[in-house]
Amino acid sequence: MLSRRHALTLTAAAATTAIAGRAAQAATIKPGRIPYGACVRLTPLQQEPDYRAAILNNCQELTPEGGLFWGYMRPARDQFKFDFADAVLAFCEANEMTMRGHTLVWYGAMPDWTKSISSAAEAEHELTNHIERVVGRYRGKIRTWHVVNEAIDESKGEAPGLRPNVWLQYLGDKYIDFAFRTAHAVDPTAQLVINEFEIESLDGTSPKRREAFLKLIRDLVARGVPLHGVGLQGHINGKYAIDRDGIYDFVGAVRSLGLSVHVTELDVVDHELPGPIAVRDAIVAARAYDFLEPICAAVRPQMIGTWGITDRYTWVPVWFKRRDGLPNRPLPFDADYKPKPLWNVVDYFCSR
Ligand code: 9MR
Repeated sequence: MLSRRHALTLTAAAATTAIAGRAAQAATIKPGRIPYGACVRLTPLQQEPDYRAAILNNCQELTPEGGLFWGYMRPARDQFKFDFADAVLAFCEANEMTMRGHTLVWYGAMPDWTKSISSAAEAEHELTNHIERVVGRYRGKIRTWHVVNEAIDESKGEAPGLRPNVWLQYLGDKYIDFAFRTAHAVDPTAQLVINEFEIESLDGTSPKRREAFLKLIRDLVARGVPLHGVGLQGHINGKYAIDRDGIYDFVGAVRSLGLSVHVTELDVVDHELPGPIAVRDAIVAARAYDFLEPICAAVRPQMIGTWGITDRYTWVPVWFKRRDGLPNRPLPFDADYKPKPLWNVVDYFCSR
């Protein structure tokens, strides 16, 4: 079976073969299991059989890693490049998976031309045009959108506010309402999520960020904004203990607002953890356990996703390389696709 999968390419015939593989696997997925997802890169998905096998054998949902960023899709004001997202969607559709939309509004990965936006009218026009084109193209196909990503500013010791971006600059803090309302108008059946990082640790900026995030969520709900879910990214900073009580209370508050909860980008940033692999993997798994346990005690998350599946392809070393030169190990499978203790943790919570 595996060797057959190894030969697969993204052709229609290959897709059919992959479906057979999925059907066999689907029989082994326990009913009631929480879907597991990962973000994916296109080149290994198309060219690396082991990567494809890891995805096919374990994932129920995929997110293109960057394929829906403005920086990728919108190289020029009048251009839309859908090739990456379309290819991931085709792969999902051929293999009984769903594709998650990440993301419509983010301060990061913005193309240079957006710096020339210089008025509220222009900002509103560009944001509307983007959301209409992108959500419209995937209407009925992308069922869940991360509409606004990382809206909360870093705390600098003061109460954190909204993170600066071109939309905040010209439309003010209601840019968030505007983005959700526009997305909802284009696809009224899509589930719309606000997605945030660094709310889980006991130390650092998490406690203040969590408070600011909850206040924003409550305000959006109070204003009748079509917000349906909350995404906890979970790029866990491995050096801090997890605030289990804080997470439990936060997730309970989100649930009581009638919103769904999603674990969207789990990985453990391990650049300051001890070098020995067994020790490091155990700490990584323990941090993820401490994160997922209170979430799953308070609510049934709609999805548990990691930001990548294998240590071979991860954003972590780009920002957080280890000083000792050892490779980072933030994800559930190692660089040779062997499952790590982190996978046991993710699998445990998905199957409860
Ligand atoms: O993993 C993504 C990486 O490949 C991109 O270069 C980067 C662009 O800034 O974005 C990474 O993904 C981010 C995600 O979209 C939002 N949360 C933080 C992720 C890691 O930086």
